[in-house]
Amino acid sequence: METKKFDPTTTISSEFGIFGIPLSEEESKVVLLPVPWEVTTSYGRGASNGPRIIREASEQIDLFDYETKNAFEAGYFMKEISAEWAAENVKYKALAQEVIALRTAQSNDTVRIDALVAEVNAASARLTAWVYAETKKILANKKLFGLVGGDHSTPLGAIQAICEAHSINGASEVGILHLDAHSDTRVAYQGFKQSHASIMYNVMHLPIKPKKLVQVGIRDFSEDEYKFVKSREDIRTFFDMEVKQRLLKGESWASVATDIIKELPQKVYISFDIDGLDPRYCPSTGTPVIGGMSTDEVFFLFSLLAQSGRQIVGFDLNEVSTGEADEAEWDGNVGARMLYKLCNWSVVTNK
Ligand SMILES: [Mn+2]
Repeated sequence: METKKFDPTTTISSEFGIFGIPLSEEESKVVLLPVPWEVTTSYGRGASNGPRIIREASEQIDLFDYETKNAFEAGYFMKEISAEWAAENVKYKALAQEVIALRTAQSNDTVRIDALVAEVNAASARLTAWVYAETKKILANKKLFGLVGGDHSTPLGAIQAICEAHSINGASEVGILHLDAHSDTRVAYQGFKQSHASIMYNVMHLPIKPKKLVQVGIRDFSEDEYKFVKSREDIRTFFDMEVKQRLLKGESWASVATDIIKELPQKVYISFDIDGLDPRYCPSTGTPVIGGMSTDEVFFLFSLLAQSGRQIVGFDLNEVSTGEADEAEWDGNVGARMLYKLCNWSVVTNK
């Protein structure tokens, strides 16, 4: 694909696109789909602001990258944040909050609760269908795909489309590298089938499911989730405690990261919940948990993944949040830097 050259030293202003890159969707190799959605968020709010604060902070980044050099010249473009879905988010989040309030109050108005849950589930299904259709369009245009959430329920339709696009006789070749504090393998959460806490359960029950799910950073999970991931041959969870014990005994992160990558097939989709990082990097995220990875460890993991010859076939970054505020500069800054590396490695591994 022909990409237009531009001078990255020119003054960056918001008239330019994400990362200050002044290219159109057609001219860009990587197309990012923002999804301002956090309907089932149980604790904390603000993940629907993720695309906006990442977009705002992205203009600060120096485009030349130590590891991937001028990968950005391929062009990165983020689509408009949909006002329609932003409005739907507000509407259905209110309904979901009512469910949570009724449950907390131990209400026995099951008719009301069931009706609200059904409405929320239907809205989530519509969102997923939209993400699925948008992802297919982006892939059909021969672009590299990235999704910017939103809460962690948002990439379901994207993962579905990408697993299907890379499948042979109904079996997907894609492995998911899932970075998160949470296993996200609950059957449903508070009755919400497409909860952020159920994303990987839903992913592993898709008609064309990933070949493998490899989880890293996981440190908050129920006994049922523990049993579920342990029961599946196609899931390998690197529990944060297990990894930290290896590191504390003097093993290197290079050795751990090599073991993580070994579990993945050639084609890799990265699903990155920002709370997989130590909460110092994402203080406003909805469900922060002590422990977790550093940004350097994640960057190192990405570089090793690329060196191994694996291909990134898509990615998402989710749960970058403003919390109760409307802005969260630091969270946006870290989110933008994570997103930039994802874009860069996506380009490099698809050359
Ligand atoms: Mn998650």
